[in-house]
Amino acid sequence: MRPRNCLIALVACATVQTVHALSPEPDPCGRPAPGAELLEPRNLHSEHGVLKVDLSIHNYREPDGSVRYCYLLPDGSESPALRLNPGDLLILRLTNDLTDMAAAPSGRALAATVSAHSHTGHSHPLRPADPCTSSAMTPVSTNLHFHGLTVPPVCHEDDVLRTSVQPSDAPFEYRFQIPMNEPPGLYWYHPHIHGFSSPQVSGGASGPMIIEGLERATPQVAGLPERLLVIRDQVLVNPNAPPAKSEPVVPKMLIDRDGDAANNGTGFGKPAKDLSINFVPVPYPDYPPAMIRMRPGERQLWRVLNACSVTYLNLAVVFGRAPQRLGLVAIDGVPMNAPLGRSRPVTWVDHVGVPPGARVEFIMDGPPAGTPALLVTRTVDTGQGGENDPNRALASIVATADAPEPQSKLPAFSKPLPPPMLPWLGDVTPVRVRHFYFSEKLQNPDDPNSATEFYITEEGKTPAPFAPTASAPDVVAHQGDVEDWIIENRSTELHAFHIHQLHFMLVDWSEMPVNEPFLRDTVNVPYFRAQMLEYPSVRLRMDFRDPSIVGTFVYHCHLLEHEDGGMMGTIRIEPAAAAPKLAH
Ligand SMILES: [Cu+2]
Repeated sequence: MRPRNCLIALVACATVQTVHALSPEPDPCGRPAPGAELLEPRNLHSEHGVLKVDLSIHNYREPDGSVRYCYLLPDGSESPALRLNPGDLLILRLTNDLTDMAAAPSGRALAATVSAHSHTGHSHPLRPADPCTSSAMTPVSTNLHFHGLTVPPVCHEDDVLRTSVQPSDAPFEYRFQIPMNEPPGLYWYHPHIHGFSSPQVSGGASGPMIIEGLERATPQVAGLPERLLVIRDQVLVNPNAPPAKSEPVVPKMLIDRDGDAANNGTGFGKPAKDLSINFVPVPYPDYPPAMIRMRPGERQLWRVLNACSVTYLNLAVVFGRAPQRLGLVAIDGVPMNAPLGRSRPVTWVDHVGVPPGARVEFIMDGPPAGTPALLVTRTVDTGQGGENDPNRALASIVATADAPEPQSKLPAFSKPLPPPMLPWLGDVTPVRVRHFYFSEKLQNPDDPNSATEFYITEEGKTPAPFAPTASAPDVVAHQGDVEDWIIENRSTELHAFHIHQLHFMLVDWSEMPVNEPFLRDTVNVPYFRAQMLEYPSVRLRMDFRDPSIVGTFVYHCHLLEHEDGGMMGTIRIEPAAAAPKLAH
């Protein structure tokens, strides 16, 4: 994407670089070098039931033309881990320090003008729009989504449809209580401005959140040292390099509809994006792994967030070449045994797929001293139209007796979680079934180089990209209901369905029932191939029972280039009492 952006904005790129040469500013979004030892994000713990955080978002154009984004604490540390207990209050003040990288040197001044004239903004340049209603969508607008949390979709909590903070605004306060029944596990925060999510997130704007108490659901992790790993993607550091000599020869590199390297089906070749792990880049073509030191044979809980903008992960730990057992205990912030006894608390696997936006938490036993070990991502087949996500190393795991312990450890003893207040989702009969489908279309069908539009459409409606100014939601449902959503994929690439504010259960995979009695908030929807007789699909049991999710929010593909390109819809959850007899 970088070469394309710079071609379009050739003059702007050159101008900005010249200005930086004349008046160099320190890079606020500094990153470790490839091969560095991993540092964990700084832990911020709530105290006496409150976590107060001052976070600012910055961007910076690197000498190679790519733009980094970062969340900073006042002391300059990046992307802290926000750690709260159920029932705690989060007070997060977000300051927007973005500058318009495509604009003239006086980025801040111009940014304010841009935001005031955004196509959905209703503001006068002299009177800034209310961040709660602005809906401004510009390169310097930002906001926060708290991915996975069951908090209300309203301003100052978890609304991304109207909330938009501009660089000219005062610090914007997010303030909400973590629900008492929020499952313990790994969640995350990231910006969610339609049209600009992808550049901000792939530039590095994301951070983890932990709801404490996983050991209360899963005693097997009590007392374990825990290691937080955030995997991000970014534009290629070496976009023009040939693949490493150790790789087999792959078919000629093709470009997909997003301008990224297309899936070639071999597991090798140029990736669509580079990866980083806790900000240590692992660039193509040689993938020098980052380093994790741990004590020989030590058992740890690894909490892994896929914060990539488009890259699917398929994680494995290998000693030598032998894949190791990983004890999966939580997916998407929810312990596997949340339904109490329906699923095993620990499921042993030798690899685990993680779509963009998803999280996995697993028990892993460190290698014996002297055994070479690697955390890797194996290739993911994203379909003929998808990105290339090849095999690559992420981190070498070095076992030494003097390795420092991770910065935190789960409590050794905790009270078990109270039983859930609602019947298990898998036991509830859905009140209705809705059908949706993912599809893609060239803006100009006669021009293969024209932009692609991305859609998620309810069956029977006309596919259209997400319409930010639409007055009516795409879907109306009622609080208290459980519905089944069947989501087809009519495109030739893998998509990742995600909905805000709630979790769902996977019921069928292309009409084959699956036995997965646990919750997710992001799931792959398999791609279509020409020889298939039917479109592949997933059937999801959607849980609209939580009273705090009344309001309007979004569902979308979590490949952010697709979301920015229109693959998003809105759902309004009406209060149960106000439900009309004849809905939609
Ligand atoms: Cu997608």
